[in-house]
Amino acid sequence: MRFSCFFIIVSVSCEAAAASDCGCSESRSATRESPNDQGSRSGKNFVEESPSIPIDSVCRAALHEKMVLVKGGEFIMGTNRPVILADGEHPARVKNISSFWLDATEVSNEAFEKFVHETGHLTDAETIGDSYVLGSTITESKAIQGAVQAAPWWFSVFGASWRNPEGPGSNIIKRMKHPVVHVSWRDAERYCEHYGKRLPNEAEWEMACKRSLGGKRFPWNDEVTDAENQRSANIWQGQFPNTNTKKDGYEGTAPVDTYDPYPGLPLKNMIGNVWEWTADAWTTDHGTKPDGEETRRVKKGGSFMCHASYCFRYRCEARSENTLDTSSVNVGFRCAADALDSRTL
Ligand SMILES: [Ca+2]
Ligand SMILES: [Ca+2]
Repeated sequence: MRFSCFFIIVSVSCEAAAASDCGCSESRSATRESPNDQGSRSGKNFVEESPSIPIDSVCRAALHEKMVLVKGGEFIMGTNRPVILADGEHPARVKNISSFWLDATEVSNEAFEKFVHETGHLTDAETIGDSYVLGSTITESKAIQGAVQAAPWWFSVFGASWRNPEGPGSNIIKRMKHPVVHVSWRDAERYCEHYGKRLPNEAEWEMACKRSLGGKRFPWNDEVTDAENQRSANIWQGQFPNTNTKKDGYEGTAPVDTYDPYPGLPLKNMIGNVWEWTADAWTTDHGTKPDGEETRRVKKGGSFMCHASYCFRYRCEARSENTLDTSSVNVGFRCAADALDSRTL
């Protein structure tokens, strides 16, 4: 049971309570296989409208710390004006989603380091020995294992991991508030599970993204032509992959709490910064049978490497995928949790 600790000492920090006292953090096998709000928009959590949330235990309050409640209901998933047909962005279709909680930000290096300290988890990148890095940032050329033929700016780099994002010689000392990267789908799932959470499914992620934008197409406005000068989301500005003007303030990742809240739900960096894993197997026809052998998972939101000329996927309905054990310097995640009391919302 995740919420079995009604008698924990209140002075225990909520985070510690969620991680240890509630049984939310019990390690499972760590194998490779594998705004009336309760706080305020800048507070520890945020509730979308004005529901009375029956917080029935300190555990649940701890679980929901730094999360945003996304109220359930219908929304239009996908689009009838797809940009990248092969990705299956279309058609627009009605989805009915139950209420759920979603982390306000991507998971940071600081948070992931705590998880590793608590569990001893080794990421797929660390176990396998390499991960994918943007060529222009690689710190030691001799660590390069090879380039990706179809995308020659990507290199497999020996020793690249969440601790060494650009490979040997790099570190995260000054990036503890940045999103953790080089985490596979399996690493992300394991992290969320440890804290009594789960990965959001694609529909949940997309509904939260669209609501966060408050009806706009992008975090800045509806015009893609304004992407080059905006300062609302971390994408690639300039000419990919050779020139980055960094007008949004960042060439690589940005801290997970960067930028003002979007006009809707106060979720940070849903668009851009790093791609975010979802729970869903990859399909392009939205049928029940996944493409491939259920080894690929959907990722959403685009990253600091997305530009309209190359990867025009910094849109809520855009989507892409990777295998379960793939990791790279531009993919991270955030966790979700069921709103167990959603019938009262
Ligand atoms: Ca940028
Ligand atoms: Ca993101």
